[in-house]
Amino acid sequence: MTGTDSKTVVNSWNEWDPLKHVIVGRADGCCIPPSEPASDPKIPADSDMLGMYGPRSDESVEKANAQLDNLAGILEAHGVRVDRPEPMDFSQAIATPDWEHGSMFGCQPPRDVILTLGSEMLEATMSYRSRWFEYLCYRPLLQRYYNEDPNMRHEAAPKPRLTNASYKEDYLSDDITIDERLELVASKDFVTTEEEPLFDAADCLRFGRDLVVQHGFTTNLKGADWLQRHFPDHRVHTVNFPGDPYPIHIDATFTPLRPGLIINNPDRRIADDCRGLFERNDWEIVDAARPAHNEPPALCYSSVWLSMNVLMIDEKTVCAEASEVHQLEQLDKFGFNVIPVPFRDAYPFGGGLHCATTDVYREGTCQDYFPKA
Ligand code: DAV
Repeated sequence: MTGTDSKTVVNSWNEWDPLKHVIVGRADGCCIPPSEPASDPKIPADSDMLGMYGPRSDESVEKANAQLDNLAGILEAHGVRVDRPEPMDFSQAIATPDWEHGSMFGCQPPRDVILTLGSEMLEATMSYRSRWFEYLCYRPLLQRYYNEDPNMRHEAAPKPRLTNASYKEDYLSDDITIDERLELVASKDFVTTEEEPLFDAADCLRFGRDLVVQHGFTTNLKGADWLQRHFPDHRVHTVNFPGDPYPIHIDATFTPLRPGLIINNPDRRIADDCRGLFERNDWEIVDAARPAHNEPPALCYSSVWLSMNVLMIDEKTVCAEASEVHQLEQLDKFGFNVIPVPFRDAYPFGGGLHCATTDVYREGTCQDYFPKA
């Protein structure tokens, strides 16, 4: 580990300022949790995930960890301090007074759980029962940052009850077609109800004063409203991507690369009524390159669009998955210094390079990138 003696500072306002300290997830003990109301709509009828649950194989965990460790090493070689979460026994059953669930999930994707904004690290509510306790894997780190940085704010959003009232009963019929799914999504009819605020941190993108939040399966309008009330000096913009039949997390759909430039999944273009903010402020929204693969790896929740789930080390340097030749080429043409990172073995454990990390410290201050609000 490099820079362990460097002073701990929690500060990060966007997705592209120079990265100095980050959390990289781990694959240890990751489970495929039993089905639950939130996860059912995400698993298509022809998915190899259907009906599967239990711990992932030792071999797949080892391969994922090798790629996660390699990512950590690459970041350290670029002067970034890297910390890792503490896995738990994810195979144990969990319960609250309201429900029981057969297992937890894992701690590969810290981006889903922790939202860093300025000197604050905020534990998201999460929206799956299997992920209700995942924040505990990050508590040792967050407590340490709290002890070491007198300005660090450790916050947790109100834990949701996640009773059946938080999910629409019979949201999908068994024989729903993809077109019917797209109609539901286009009309902003998602599996979660407005019973209580729900958000996953990976539905939020940080643009200094502005937060762009996807309303979908894992974040409801109350979740976005909670974020607005919690960050009163920021502007929260709720966005939709009608072409996405499984709107879960924004970071394989809409990826800011540097001030003024965003790549957008061409199958999930941002809704017309959400474009104005970017257009008024001369941000370019460009179609992302197509993925190099036709299928995700086996037993993977995410789509092939993890190709665009890139991690910016600074506004000139980007980590992208090593086999994603089209995405690598597009980034190169934009003029970035592109670092290819092999990562497909880690995908099934919860996502790509952006998912697998969460910021602790990026240099820089809170800027207004959208003065024409
Ligand atoms: O395209 O499957 C993956 C996002 C993971 N955080 C997708 C979204």
